[in-house]
This record gives sequence, structure tokens and C-alpha cells, in this order.
Amino acid sequence: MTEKSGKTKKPRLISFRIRKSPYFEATERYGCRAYTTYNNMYLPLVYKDLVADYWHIKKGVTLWDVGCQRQVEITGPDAFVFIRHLTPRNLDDFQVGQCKYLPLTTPAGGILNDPVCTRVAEQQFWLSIADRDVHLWARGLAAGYRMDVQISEPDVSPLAIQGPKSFDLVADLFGDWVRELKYFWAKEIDFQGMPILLARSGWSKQGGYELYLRNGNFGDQLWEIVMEAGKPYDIQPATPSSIERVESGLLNYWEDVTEDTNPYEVGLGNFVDLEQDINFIGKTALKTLIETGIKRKLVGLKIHSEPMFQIAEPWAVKSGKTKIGEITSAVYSPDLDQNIAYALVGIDYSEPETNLLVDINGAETHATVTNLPFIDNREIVWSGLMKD
Ligand code: THG
Repeated sequence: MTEKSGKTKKPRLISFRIRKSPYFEATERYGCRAYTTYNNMYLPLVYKDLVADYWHIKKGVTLWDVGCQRQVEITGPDAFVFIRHLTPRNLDDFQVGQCKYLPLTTPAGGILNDPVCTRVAEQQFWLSIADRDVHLWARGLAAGYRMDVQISEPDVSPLAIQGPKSFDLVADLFGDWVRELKYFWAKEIDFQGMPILLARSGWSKQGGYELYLRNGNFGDQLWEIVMEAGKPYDIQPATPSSIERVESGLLNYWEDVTEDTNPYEVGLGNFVDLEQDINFIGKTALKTLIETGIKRKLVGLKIHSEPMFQIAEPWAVKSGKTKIGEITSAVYSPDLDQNIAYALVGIDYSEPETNLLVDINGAETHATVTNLPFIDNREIVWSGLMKD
């Protein structure tokens, strides 16, 4: 772009084609320096720098625009039975107001998505999806099954408040009852005229809440109210942390989990119930997998090299000269002062303490298999309350 003066103006690399969340303007105003895309929306990546943002999540409280966690809403007389066909998880005890992490499987047993599902009402469900077009899958299936359901993407935009100080801040804002709200439970509230579903959840293990705003027009207002109330706690805007989530054992779709992986390989076997009556998609394939046994497993790796400040690639993992797997995520953990990674490796190499090599751009680096998660933060997340 050339202005009259002849000076070149820096182009703003924002496109109509990618959707903006109702918090987008706020994220720009608050200094977001880079975005990625997720469900065809902008997702903030970094404010100060990845390590500063990470420490703030671990020590303080942070506000994340996660509006890209789109909701696929399923309603109608067959909504519950329909949801039950999408997932291997047993939903017998799924109550209104509860959220459940719900891997969705393909007929071959691969993972199609790993949303959080909220039962908003008896026959109203939100699938808070990872980065993949679940509504298309759901519409096709509903037609094929001839089920009486409506599938839509409602005006709902999650905003996450994460970090150990989130409990005090959210209690200041919404009342002390939020301290008693159990992990993965939600409550509908009217907050200063804004319709919100407030859930105890979020993609970190530092404790926190997600506010599902049910009217995008209030996006900026809600952001500002939270930032203002957060001042005594030194709240900072941040983003889902690529470092914290690996420390804590959270999986990322398209990295650690894809359609090419199944729940047993990536440690989600506890979300599969083959005994239930429902003939969910992938049941036969998963039964066969259990009988034949899995050939690969997602493991933790400690990589013994200088702090790694580069974007990981699917580097080859080797035993001697033989390639036995691939890195799916790798970061430097400042807390552990250690490079940590997930790798999908042959089952024979998945035992803790196994010594392997990672080929990082041609440099063979020693690595050791380790148990997951790298850091067990359950106490912070549950904060003294039992999960169910
Ligand atoms: N919150 C909401 N929507 C989301 C995410 C989220 N959509 C996209 C993405 N994240 C989906 N993936 C995950 C992965 C892990 C978890 C949540 C969403 C998670 N898992 C816990 C664990 O692994 O310990 C709890 C699982 C359980 O016991 O039910 O939190 O973060 N709204």
C-alpha cells in the first residue's frame, strides 16, 4: 500500500476469509503479536513472548480469546442418542450442567476430533470442538441415521480465565459459588445482562474457568470487565500455552492426535467403553484393536540438549539406526529446565527409561522415555474438590 506521501504502509495481514471472534479487537488492542488459525478463526499465539506468557499462566491469572473453540450445537428429540453414536465414551451418567471430554471416532477407530461436550439441557448439547469441521460430519451422519436433530453453530464464544489466581478473580466477579463449582461442570448465568455459561475447565492445568458468552455483541465489554476486575491480580492477556500444555499432558489435535491415531495409542483408552449397548462409530474397529493390540504409543520424551526454542517438526525418533517413531510436539520447559516432547513410537520402545535418539535437523540427540504427564497438576485443577 502506498500512501500519497510515497511512504509504504505496513499491510495488516488480516483477511475477511478468516473469522474473528468477538474478542478479536480487544486482543489487538492488548498487544497480541501473532495469530494462528483454528476452525477458520484467528487464535492468538503470543503477547509478550512464549515464556513470559507461560510463567504468567503458571503463577498468576490470564485471559485467553478461545472463541475459535466453536460450538456445534445438537438439539432435538434424538440429540442424546445421536451424541452417543459419535463417541466411544460411556455417557450413561451425563447430567445437564456437566461437561465431558469426548473423543469422536471414525469407523476405523481413528480420532476425528476431541471436543469438550456440555449438556446444556436435556436435549441440547454443545460440542466445543478442536480444529476440524465437526458440523459437516454431524450433519451427514444425522441424515444417514435419519435422526430427528438440528445441528447448528450458535453465537457462543468461549473466553478462558486460566491460572492459579483465577479462582479469586472469578469469585470476585461472579460470587463465591464458583469456588464450589466442580471441575468440568457448568452453570448458566446472567451477568450484567450478558448470557453466559460459566464452566470450570480450560486447556491448562493451572486451574480456571471458561466463559461461554452467548451473544457476541458483548465480547468487548466482557473482556474489559474481566481485565478491570483482574487488575489487583495483575491479570495479563495470554494464549493457550504450547509449553504448559505439554508439561501437563494435554493433547493437541493435528499434532499429537489425528485421524491416523486411535484412543488407545494416545492414552485416551479410558474414554472408550466397548461394553455399552450403543453401537457407536468405530466400535467394531476398536474391539479389533484391543484384540490385536496396539503397535504404537504416544509417550513422553526428555530430550537431552540445549534449551530448544524452535518450532518442533515431526523429527524421526530412532533406536540405534532404525526409525521407530516421530516427535509430535516438543518444547523447552522452563520449570523443569528440560526439553520435553511427545512422540508416537513403536510399542516395543514405549517403556519408561528407554533410551532413544531424536534426529533434530540432522543432529542426533539423546532422549529418554518418561511417564506422562511431565508435571502432575491435578491438585491445582481440582483445587480440593473431587472431579465428579
Ligand atoms: N475447552 C473447550 N473447548 C475446547 C478445548 C478446551 N476445544 C478444543 C480443545 N480444547 C479440545 N481438546 C481438549 C483436550 C483436553 C481437554 C479439553 C479439551 C481437557 N482434558 C482433561 C485431561 O486431559 O485431564 C480432562 C479430561 C476429563 O477427565 O474429562 O481438559 O480446553 N471449551
